[in-house]
Amino acid sequence: MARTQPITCPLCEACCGLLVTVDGDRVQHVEGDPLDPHSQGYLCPKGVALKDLQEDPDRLRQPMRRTPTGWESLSWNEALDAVAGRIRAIQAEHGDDSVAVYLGNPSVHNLGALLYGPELLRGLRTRQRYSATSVDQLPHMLVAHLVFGHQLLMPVPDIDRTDWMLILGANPSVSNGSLMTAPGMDRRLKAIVARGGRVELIDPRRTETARHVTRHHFIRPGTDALLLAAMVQVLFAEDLVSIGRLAPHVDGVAAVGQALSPFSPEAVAPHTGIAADTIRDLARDLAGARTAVVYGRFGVSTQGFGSLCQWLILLLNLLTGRLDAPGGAMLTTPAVDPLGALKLAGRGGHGRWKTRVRGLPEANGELPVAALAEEIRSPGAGRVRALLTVAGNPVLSTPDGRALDAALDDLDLLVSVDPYLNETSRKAHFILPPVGILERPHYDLAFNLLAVRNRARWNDAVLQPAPGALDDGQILSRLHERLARSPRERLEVLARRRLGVDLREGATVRPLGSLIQNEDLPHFLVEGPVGSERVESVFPDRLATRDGRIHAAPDLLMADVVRLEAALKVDHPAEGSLLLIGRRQLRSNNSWMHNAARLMKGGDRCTLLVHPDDARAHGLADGDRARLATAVGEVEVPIEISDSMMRGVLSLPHGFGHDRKGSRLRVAQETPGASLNDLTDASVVDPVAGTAVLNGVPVTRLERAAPR
Ligand SMILES: Nc1nc2c(c(=O)[nH]1)N[C@H]1C(S)=C(S)[C@@H](COP(=O)(O)OP(=O)(O)OC[C@H]3O[C@@H](n4cnc5c(=O)[nH]c(N)nc54)[C@H](O)[C@@H]3O)O[C@H]1N2
Ligand SMILES: Nc1nc2c(c(=O)[nH]1)N[C@H]1C(S)=C(S)[C@@H](COP(=O)(O)OP(=O)(O)OC[C@H]3O[C@@H](n4cnc5c(=O)[nH]c(N)nc54)[C@H](O)[C@@H]3O)O[C@H]1N2
Ligand code: SF4
Ligand SMILES: [Mo]
Repeated sequence: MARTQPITCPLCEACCGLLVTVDGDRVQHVEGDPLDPHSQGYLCPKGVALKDLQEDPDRLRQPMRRTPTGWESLSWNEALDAVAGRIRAIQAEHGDDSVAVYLGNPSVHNLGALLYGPELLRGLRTRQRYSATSVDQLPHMLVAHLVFGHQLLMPVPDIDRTDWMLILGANPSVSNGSLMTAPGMDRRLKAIVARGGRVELIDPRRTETARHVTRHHFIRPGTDALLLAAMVQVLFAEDLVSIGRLAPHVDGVAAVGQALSPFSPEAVAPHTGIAADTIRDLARDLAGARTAVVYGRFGVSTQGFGSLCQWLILLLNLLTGRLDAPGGAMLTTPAVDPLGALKLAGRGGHGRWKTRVRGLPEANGELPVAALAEEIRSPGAGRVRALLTVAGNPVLSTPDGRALDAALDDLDLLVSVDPYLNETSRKAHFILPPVGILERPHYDLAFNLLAVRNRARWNDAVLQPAPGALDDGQILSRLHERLARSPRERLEVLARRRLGVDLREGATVRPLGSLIQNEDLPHFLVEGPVGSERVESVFPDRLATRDGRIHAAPDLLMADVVRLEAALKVDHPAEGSLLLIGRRQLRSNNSWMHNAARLMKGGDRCTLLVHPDDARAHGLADGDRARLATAVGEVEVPIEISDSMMRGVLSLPHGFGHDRKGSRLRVAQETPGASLNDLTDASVVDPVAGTAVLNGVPVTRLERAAPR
């Protein structure tokens, strides 16, 4: 008998409501849930591919151990005992910091990993903590910590009520939105224009999102901080600063005005490639619109001035009275509040300790992953000897992936909690695969905090997992139990699991309890614009700074303005120079869904986009294969000539490069592509946050390669 169950898709931040129809243990199909008030039936091709993930013969179902003669499966108890024994021994011999952890992106979409990951990290007592955050949204979190006192107080665009929106370095039509949980982005963008509003887009590529906006502007990669600083300068110079309701709570406004005074539109225009008049208009329109919001995402976070970009965006919203206001950049109060009882994350911090080799600062308790390879390779006390990866693939997802790939060979122990034998876990000594997505319950602890509408949606597992199979929470908690250093710590782990949750064993997380155990609970609770119930009252109440103030001019960021000023004096890039940026694709999810045949249909998508003039200058014709090199590495990829690119800028998608020997991704290996991170440079980071610079990478060579 077929049955249909509503779930939330945990693949990306949109959190679409889906209907999964199963017959016995077989998935029949997946469709959008028209009754979900949040997604209203929307889904993307990856949601449909949940069926492929469930059925993928390459998905691992048993713990595995690497032996001299190949992979061997073992029982969960054997695997967890062996892993815990090795970690204990390494920490006993080389100290707590000899064991590093890397948490990948899907761990944030995973209830068990979110609940038990932080506990395990505390249990490991290591400062060698890394995650995908430092190749992604670290600047947002650092700025939230510095200005509002908590790393999770990240403002979200109130996209459904705004009249004017400036988007920088985001492609929501493809990414489905990030730090802005809002399924069906095209519909929402078109609605702004349809109600008489405007959307302005700043991107070195005329992206899929550009189709739905009022105006698109090319920008030279890496220069957004200059553009944003000039917009702030215009606000001050033209007396357009108007903070409104929050004004009595803000410190440092005058200092900001002073520090940014050198950044006139005329001074920054030649660097950015955007005309001074346009910059002035953008600032005036932002100030003059009835409601407005500035939003910048991945493209402006992973560049040399990523921290300044996110700070300046926050300032533009603050100074024009758009912060915490309807139609502006709002803060949320989700039903289950990660800042409240759950305390999933600390308030944040910066620079309390440094990486051993390069001295990069800790941020919010983590070290920049751009430093991981050298922390493994450089000899001496404090060297990383063991690495635990959870839901990550840093060989493809972090800069200079080749160097990290090689460094993994130097480890005494690599353990990967991952359902695939991918480019990273192929080097593991143990792989611990969790149950499939449809075999575990789900609740979005992270993304409800970032949703443009209030939402809270629980779903049970759709399919029964195989007997004995474990979800991420169970794996991490059982590992923690074995690593406990005292009977008391062990008891605490067990008590937490018993009281809190063995999700599949029917109990619940305590703070979630009343919500989840209520049988009358509809799958979705509330809908309304962000903060519909408490719109104007989130700040100052929710501010987490010790003095209860908004710190508009934190020292750390003010100090970096000096570096930005120096950038004004640097000559513009030489004629003919090329910069490389990345891109996302609808049928792709970072590095890990290329094994779904239905998503890979349509040929090689790992193509280099080249402007016609640049192609001509380098003797390239459409369909040619090109050899592309940076200071770090070299790849060969097919090119597509496209005037959607700014002149002097090349674009290659990330997450490919599946030709490395030893992985087991049979579909992905048929169209392996090349890894963008074989070209990105781990030595180049935003020195403030330590975020990797993944966009605007200088290209040293572009030439025609022999056809294959
Ligand atoms: N050059 C460049 N580099 C980038 C980016 C870019 O745009 N350009 N993007 C960056 C961004 S934004 C991110 S978030 C990172 C992502 O970087 P990572 O998180 O390191 O990599 P993913 O490709 O997301 O790999 C996720 C892994 O988790 C596994 N997995 C999937 N679901 C689960 C689960 O439920 N449990 C467990 N245990 N494992 C699971 C998959 O098999 C896969 O191996 O990459 C970053 N790197
Ligand atoms: N289909 C799909 N959806 C995804 C993912 C995926 O891999 N595939 N990944 C998910 C993840 S982990 C994340 S973090 C989000 C990211 O979500 P977004 O930030 O919306 O996605 P990106 O496509 O990385 O958008 C970055 C944009 O920045 C532009 N850019 C590059 N350099 C610069 C620059 O210097 N200045 C400016 N202004 N723009 C620049 C790029 O051309 C690109 O269009 O997407 C999520 N959604
Ligand atoms: S947009 Fe994201 S959440 Fe929605 S179906 Fe696609 S992958 Fe899932
Ligand atoms: Mo990400």
